[in-house]
Amino acid sequence: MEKLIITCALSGAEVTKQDNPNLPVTPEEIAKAALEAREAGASIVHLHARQNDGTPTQDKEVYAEIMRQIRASGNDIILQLSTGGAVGMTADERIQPVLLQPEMATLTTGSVNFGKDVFLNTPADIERFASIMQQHGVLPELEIFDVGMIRNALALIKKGLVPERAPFDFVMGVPGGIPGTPRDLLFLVESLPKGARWSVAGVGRAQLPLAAMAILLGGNVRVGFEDNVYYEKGILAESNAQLVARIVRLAKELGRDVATPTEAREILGIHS
Ligand code: KMH
Ligand code: ZN
Repeated sequence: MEKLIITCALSGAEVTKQDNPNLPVTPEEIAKAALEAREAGASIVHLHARQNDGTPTQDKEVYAEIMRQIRASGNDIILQLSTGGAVGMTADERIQPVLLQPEMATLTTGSVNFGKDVFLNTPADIERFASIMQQHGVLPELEIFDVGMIRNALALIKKGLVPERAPFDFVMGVPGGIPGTPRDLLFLVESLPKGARWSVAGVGRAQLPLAAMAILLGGNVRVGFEDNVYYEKGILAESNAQLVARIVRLAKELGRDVATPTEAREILGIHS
């Protein structure tokens, strides 16, 4: 089996310090959390930017500062910038970080109810995001919140707007999206073309069981405060790294080696 790629989604756009006081928000906090996650075994960080008061932003300059601080700390982790931003942001706002030419960025291939809100991704915006990523040499990760989004993603690959090697990430358990159950994960995996690379980001209590399944099935794992702020029922996680470290231990017990960032670049075909 291929080595396990662990992505750490450090902060997201919706979680607050009220939800977990250990949430990294400023570029300094995010860079520190990224280094701890790398040291614990993550090979990709999925990044969202915030203003210093915690408000989500897609400002390219804030992302540039986060990237600068991560690299200044000697961290070689793969940087994956969000184009999802926060619900309600315009497409023009959301696409900005791709102009920084990160190694990876997310591309959600459909709309989904998101709690009381709607995470809107029109067909025209999705195609535009894919083209801009292509022009800037950025590898998309296809964010799949429900099964119909797989078909939309495959259509983009067929059109030549997304490379065939682009990995899929199943975000499961968002209220409004596909539930975070083992049966639903198997359904998503079986809905992919043979050989497609995938990871799973289970929301809340779905995080750990779905991660364990992914390790066994040959998929990859995303953990982190964006999707889950708890370590176990009623106990908040101390850090993103703590969640990564548990996945590394599980992988070891189950006999799956964990990829370094260099190995993850090789697996994903990232040559920057
Ligand atoms: N914040 C969510 C509405 C992504 O990063 O690409 C969307 C999201 C997806 O987090
Ligand atoms: Zn995100």
